[in-house]
Amino acid sequence: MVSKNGAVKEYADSPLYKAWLQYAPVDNLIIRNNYGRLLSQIVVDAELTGVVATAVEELLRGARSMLDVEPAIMTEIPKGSYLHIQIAKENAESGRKEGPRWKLERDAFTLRQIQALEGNRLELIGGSATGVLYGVFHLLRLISLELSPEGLEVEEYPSNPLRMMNQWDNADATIERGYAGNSIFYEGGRIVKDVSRVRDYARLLSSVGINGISINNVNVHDIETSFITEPFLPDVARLADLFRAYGITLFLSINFAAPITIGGLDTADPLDDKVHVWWENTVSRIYDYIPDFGGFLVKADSEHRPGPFAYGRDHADGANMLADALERHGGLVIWRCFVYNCMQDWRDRSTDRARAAYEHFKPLDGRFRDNVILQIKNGPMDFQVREPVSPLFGAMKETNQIIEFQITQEYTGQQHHLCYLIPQWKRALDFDTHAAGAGSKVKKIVEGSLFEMKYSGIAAISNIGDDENWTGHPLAQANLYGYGRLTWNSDLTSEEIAEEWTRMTFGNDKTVVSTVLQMLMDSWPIYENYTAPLGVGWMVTPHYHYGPDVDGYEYSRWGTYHFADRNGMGVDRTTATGTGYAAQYFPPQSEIYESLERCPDELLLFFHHVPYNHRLQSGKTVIQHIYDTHFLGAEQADRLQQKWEALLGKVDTGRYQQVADRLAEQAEHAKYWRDVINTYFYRKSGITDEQGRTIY
Ligand code: GCW
Repeated sequence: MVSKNGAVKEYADSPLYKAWLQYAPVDNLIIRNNYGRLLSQIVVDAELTGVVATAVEELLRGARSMLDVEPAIMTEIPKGSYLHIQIAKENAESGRKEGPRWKLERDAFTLRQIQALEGNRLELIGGSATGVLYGVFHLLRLISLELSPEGLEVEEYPSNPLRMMNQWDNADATIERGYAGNSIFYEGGRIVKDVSRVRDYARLLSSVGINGISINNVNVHDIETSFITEPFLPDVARLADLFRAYGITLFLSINFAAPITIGGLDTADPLDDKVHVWWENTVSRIYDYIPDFGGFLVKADSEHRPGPFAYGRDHADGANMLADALERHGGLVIWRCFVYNCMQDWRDRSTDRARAAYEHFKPLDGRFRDNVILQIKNGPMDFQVREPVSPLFGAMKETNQIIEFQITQEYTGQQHHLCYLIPQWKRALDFDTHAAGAGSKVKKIVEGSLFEMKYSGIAAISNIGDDENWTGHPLAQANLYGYGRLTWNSDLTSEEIAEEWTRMTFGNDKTVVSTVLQMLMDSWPIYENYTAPLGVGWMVTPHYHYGPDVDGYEYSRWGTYHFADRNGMGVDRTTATGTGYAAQYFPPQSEIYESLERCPDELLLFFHHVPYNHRLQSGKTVIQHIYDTHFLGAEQADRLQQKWEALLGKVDTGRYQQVADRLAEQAEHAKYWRDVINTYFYRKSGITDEQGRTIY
């Protein structure tokens, strides 16, 4: 085994490591020559420092590798063809302005080809240095997709102002819910000395438009509590410098009880003056080291983490106190809404975990400071394979908010199973909340276009670790790539993203592209088929969340029941007879979910408790649906292997074998899932399979 730091060099030429930035030589000679001519001379109308320097360096790397040219960097307009890089004049000199629109313009770029007798020129104009960087990555993407520069006319700006990555990395190098090795950020309680791997990660992130990162777990343990103080700040500042060069702002997760644990105070009460002063001083110190520090990400009063409740205060008191300390420096508080009672009693049918976030936060609408943003998980539970959208979206018209997705596959196969998650996220973003009438899609809320919001966007928990291939399963790189692309442009389709990723990662061979694209697109439905049915969720091994255990959580306190008995299953969340969760939505969604007839099949057991012989809209009974999907899902998982086998010889051995190994494991495990689920429900219900297949 090579050591982690040494490993980066070892990996430099590995296709697994290069992920979607392969920069493989362009096969199509016409396209290669066209771009080659344009990129052989590059005029840069900006100082070659900071983000512009990063952009130019990336461009050189891409041009050498894909086009086999050595570009000349110049300041004067040359003869012949060239690429002209500029920063839009209006923005170049502007000082720090506020608000999302400004951020969008800064990140925007235009790219177009202008034909002329003396030679063609490609013009790249960025709204700022980061706009230039995004434009460069866009150009490099066009080249690797072998799209001709002829008639090129691109104008791009991001859908979402904040495009955040959350690391759940701990100082001891473990990663909470990490499935791809250890942390690339930490070693033995400290930030790594050799940051070359972190730099490569920054490249990957900025290539898809990510502009913010919180570098430590939201469950902030002992060592990480001190990240906001002097012994650690120089190291944190080193990382901030590194990310800044890629247009990425650094954030830290904090421990709400830090004034006690490291500040020597006897309270962390947000309304206590001493606490206020402690946070102000602490924050000022951070800004001495990191002048553009992004702010804090906070998990408070959630799963035993400390928070304002201990002092009889609410989330607004807690968040606003931190916001006041950060405001003067331009910093933000990102406050998570994953708040629920994790010590529930199953006899108490009025408490419903799904209702919790809405109940805690909705009454606080309008009370948060301008620089507070609420971070809301896509669903009301916890990243299950299928959940409805959190009803908090649209319910808080006067509060900044971002949606939280989970790229790391905690409940979706832990990167041992293939599960392309972009379609799941698009489902959430395209959900019509009806908050301001028809068309009030979640994506408009988080883009900040439906309600006036100072800050908004998307966050997600990363799926990377120090494995050579970053993500454990090589195809799980598609989720990281796709997340970034989706935050940049929420209108891209899942297929478009999958195809781009496949071509950049594996090249433009038609069979490879169509096979991988199909495998990715099929994978989420396949995973859903052999795991928890009809939106009920949670039939996983407690704590590990991998593998089937139907009753694993049923008799525990986490509030994640399915209530299966010999008659039926599902959670009654209707207003008429259940927990009333369905009423947290705006009509008509509330009415659709309330109605047994209209509730979509895929979420039926999330909203209703029904007998096993209840007939779905599909025409099947619930029990037959369970049997059919589980037999089908296991078969489909098996077939994924054969699809991949057809690519033998078309994909390099290293990647071919890794994917093949994971698919074999998935196929085996899918059978196990099938049998455990089918047997459980057969024995509970006593109803036999119409097709008489083997159920143990
Ligand atoms: O899904 C749960 C995870 C926890 C995680 C928590 C959260 C970081 O099982 O590991 O803690 O969500 O989102 O805070």
